[in-house]
Amino acid sequence: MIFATSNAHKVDEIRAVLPERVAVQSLKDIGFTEELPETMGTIEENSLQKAQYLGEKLGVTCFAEDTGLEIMELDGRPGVYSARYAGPGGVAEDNVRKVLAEMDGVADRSARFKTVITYFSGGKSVQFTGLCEGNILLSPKGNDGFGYDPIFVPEGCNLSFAEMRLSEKNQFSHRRKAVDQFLEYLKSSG
Ligand code: ITT
Repeated sequence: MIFATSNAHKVDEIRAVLPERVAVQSLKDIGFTEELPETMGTIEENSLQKAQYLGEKLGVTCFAEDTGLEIMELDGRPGVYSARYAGPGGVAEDNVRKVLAEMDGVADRSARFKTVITYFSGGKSVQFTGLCEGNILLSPKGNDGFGYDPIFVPEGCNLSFAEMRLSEKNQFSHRRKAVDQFLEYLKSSG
């Protein structure tokens, strides 16, 4: 099955939790270099847009996912704008710096990651949502992971996602929760 993403970290995380018999090919693996459109106003719509675009263009069964960090005190931002929050370059360090600046002096640091997977097959789509609640740190911690991982500590943990191994993050992350539902669906639909 093709995973409609150009983010190698997402591919690594998802491959690590899929059973061996589910082989996933990324856009890089199939030599697809065009950037997928992500022009909608919600995470759900962007996820669908990416999966549908690739599925219809190549006539294949595929899935895509869109993820956002939703910070309560920022009215849900960066949310659907997570990838390019600090500007079109999409540099993670700049995005993190912008969030920390906006959170300067803010007491309520609660936030959540939201992943929406869209499975697109035979012209139809199904979505699966995974949420991970947590808090935004005062400054970045850890060198693993990607994106906003250095400033996000999941509820019940002392470590940021960037201080965890991939296998630890994968135990309860937003992406893992969405993938688990996706796998259940694939099993139940044969
Ligand atoms: P694709 O659209 O090609 O899948 P992308 O990197 O553009 O890749 P998104 O549109 O979903 O992905 O953007 C979400 C951004 O949020 C992404 O660039 C990361 O910086 C960040 N992000 C996504 N998942 C994350 C995670 O598990 N931990 C930390 N940051 C994450």
